[in-house]
Amino acid sequence: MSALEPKLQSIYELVLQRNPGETEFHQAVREVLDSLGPVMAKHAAYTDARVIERICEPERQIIFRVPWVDDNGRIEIHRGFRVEFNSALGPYKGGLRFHPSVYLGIVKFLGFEQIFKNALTGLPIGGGKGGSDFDPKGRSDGEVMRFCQSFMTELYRHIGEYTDVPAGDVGVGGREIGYLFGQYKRITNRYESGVLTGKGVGWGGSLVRTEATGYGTVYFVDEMLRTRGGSLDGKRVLVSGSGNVAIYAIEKVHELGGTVVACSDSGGYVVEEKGIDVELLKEVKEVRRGRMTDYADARGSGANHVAGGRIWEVPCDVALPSATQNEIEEADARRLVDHGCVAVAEGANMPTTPAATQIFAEAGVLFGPGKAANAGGVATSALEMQQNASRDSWTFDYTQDRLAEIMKGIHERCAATADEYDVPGNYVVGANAAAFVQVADAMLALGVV
Ligand code: NDP
Ligand code: 2IT
Repeated sequence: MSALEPKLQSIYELVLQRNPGETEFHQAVREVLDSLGPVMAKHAAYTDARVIERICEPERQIIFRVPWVDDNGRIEIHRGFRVEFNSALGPYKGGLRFHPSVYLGIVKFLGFEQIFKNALTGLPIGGGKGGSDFDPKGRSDGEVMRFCQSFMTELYRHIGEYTDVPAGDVGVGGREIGYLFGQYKRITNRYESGVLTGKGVGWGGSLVRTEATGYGTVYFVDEMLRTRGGSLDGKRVLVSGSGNVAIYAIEKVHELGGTVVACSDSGGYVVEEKGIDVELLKEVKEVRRGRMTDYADARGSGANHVAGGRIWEVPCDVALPSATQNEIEEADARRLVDHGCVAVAEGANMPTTPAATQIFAEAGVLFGPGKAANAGGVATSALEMQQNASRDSWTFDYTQDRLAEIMKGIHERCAATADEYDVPGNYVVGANAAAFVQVADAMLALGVV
């Protein structure tokens, strides 16, 4: 990463000073500021209106106690968060993450990214994020339900279909959204479908929402490959993670003719030259809530589980990091480049460190940043909100076509903006500049609020 211009550097220093210890948030802000020099030069009004300083300060941050009782009668205490970052374009929108690593700095990095991602979808949604340091792994359904009910007993007063609309993220899927929605409905005595997305399709959810993030990431990488006359057909692909995003990325890669030869969880990765069996993976992960070791056991000799290894050591043409932040480090990026990887698209939020991103740029690897490449999930959440508002439900094919169109539009917008700023093919600058200008213009129009 190059040095920032003096004005941007002083804004960054203020962010460091005002948000001590929140390293992931610092990283996310720094990455956006790095793209904004030419944008600020072109739009003097943004400087006078102190738009960047305002965008870096969340509109509202909520931190609360989440007490609950486990199956042994022991009282557990967790911390809940909701950061309502920016509502210039619409109600705050973004997921909830339940993972032991969650603290304010992670929620703020995710909320900050969400502002720009949501702008890129072209749909009327602002940015927010929340979660808890609760770990659903190994907990019974009853424990997860009681946790979710306690979490919502505080959160309900801050959210609403016109205010703030949470959804899933790491550790929060259909089961958790169900318990959260049930408690919201009970407390408020309102069947307010549009207050949460990622609901079950039988009770207000949208078809394709489950698949949307993974499918969207694959549509995006396919679009990138097409700019160089290629496609996913025949490509060897790595997908890290084995959760919601990873599973449906694998499914779509296979549909488009590629082969996903490895996927992972925090315990290690599985390599399978013939391609990961996605139906078995769904059964192991979504139904049994098992591990990649269980998948490998069920597959037998064709699948090799490497405990504790780094998936990026497996040779590939395309890499789709879809697990967590900073999972591709500098040495991983070098290895991917040495093995001939031509494209990387981020299914996860900020999975590539700044040093690794730099290596991909220098090597001419196509690189789709998360705020563009994984926007299909939140975009389909906005489609769920549309269906809820009109008390309608759309078919799978219609919704999938809308998603594909949205991803194509995001790709075009990022590519065109990169051209506008004389950095053709730089999707990082394209995404940051296009999204920033849209949010900044709305903030100027709405006055100092
Ligand atoms: P899930 O909880 O369904 O799956 C997460 C997967 O990533 C699991 O395989 C998990 O392994 C692995 N993982 C998570 N945290 C870590 C960690 N700290 N270290 C190593 N492995 C980890 O989450 P999602 O698939 O929904 O989310 C994955 C990524 O995609 C996240 O970055 C999320 O923010 C992002 N994202 C999600 C969207 C969505 O709609 N769900 C939308 C856009 C982005 P293990 O089980 O061992 O923990
Ligand atoms: O990071 C993300 O975009 C999500 N977890 C999805 C958010 C949403 O509101 O669907």
